[in-house]
Amino acid sequence: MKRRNFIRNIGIAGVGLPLIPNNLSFDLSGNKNIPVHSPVSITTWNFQEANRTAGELLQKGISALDAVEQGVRIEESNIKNHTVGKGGAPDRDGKVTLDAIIMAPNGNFGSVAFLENIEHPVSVARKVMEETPHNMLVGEGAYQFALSQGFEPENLLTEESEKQWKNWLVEKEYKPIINIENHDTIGMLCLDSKGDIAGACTTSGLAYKMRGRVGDSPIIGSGLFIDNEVGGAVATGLGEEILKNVSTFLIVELMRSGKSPQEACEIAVERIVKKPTDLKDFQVAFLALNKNGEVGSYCIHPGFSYALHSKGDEEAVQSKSYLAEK
Ligand code: SD4
Repeated sequence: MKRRNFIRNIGIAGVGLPLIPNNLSFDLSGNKNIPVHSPVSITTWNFQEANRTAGELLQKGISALDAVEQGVRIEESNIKNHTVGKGGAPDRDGKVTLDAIIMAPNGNFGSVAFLENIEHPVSVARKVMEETPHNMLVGEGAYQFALSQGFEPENLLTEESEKQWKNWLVEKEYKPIINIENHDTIGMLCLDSKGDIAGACTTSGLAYKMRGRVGDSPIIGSGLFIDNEVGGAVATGLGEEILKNVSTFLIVELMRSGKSPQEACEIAVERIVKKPTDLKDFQVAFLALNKNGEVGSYCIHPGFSYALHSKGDEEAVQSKSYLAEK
């Protein structure tokens, strides 16, 4: 399989977003014409390995739902990523608390929030969706449910993240740098060969947050929204701003009314920035994917990139940003 791995700067190249116009073909090998879609996987930030894993599963005919779960689990286990799963930065009391969501093409979703000591919150979220009559479990209840489903408890605070937290306790001067410390949540959208879309998002949230704080990531319509008739959207960045604007639901509704994924992401960012708020203090970024395999992305500050797997190729793509264009 041919692979490329390069940064494509859409803003500079001015070539518009990657479109996959020939997304749909027909398998004429049998008696019936079965539509075959060209799978697409997109992932926030530079999570190439996770995105490639999902993309290659899709190429093999695995469902979008399985692909997003398997893909984001890679970052949940990556102890170098201080915003997701094991190795994630703790809250200000030194506890790692995780939020995650998964949404299926049938419109169902599962999510967990404020979950401790479980390495793969996305898989617990999937169990909530598939094994309970509910959609969301939090804290101790989510933890007990995870144990009942066979998940093993584990200390998620690594030596390195404990050391950094202790430094923060001393300095308290710590100032998160936009695009780096505070933003490495993994959000993923997949379109499978049957043309179905699913998504997932998983995070340890903001470093040194107040105990009990939950961000946008596990909240339906904020961190993630999928409508299999239209497409999906996922968010990363300062959860409080995303929550206030129910941004991924907005993006999907804009696509429903005819906007491209790119236009929809831009309108959602503009909705945030036009409110009285100090833009220098936070980043927000969106990714969107529609049923034709077209993708879009937009953020406030330059510096957000995403991984795109399409037609067997893996690319890192630099997003357009509001502040670079103003
Ligand atoms: C949150 N949106 O908890 C998440 C943080 C994030 O990359 O996206 N980090 O607010």
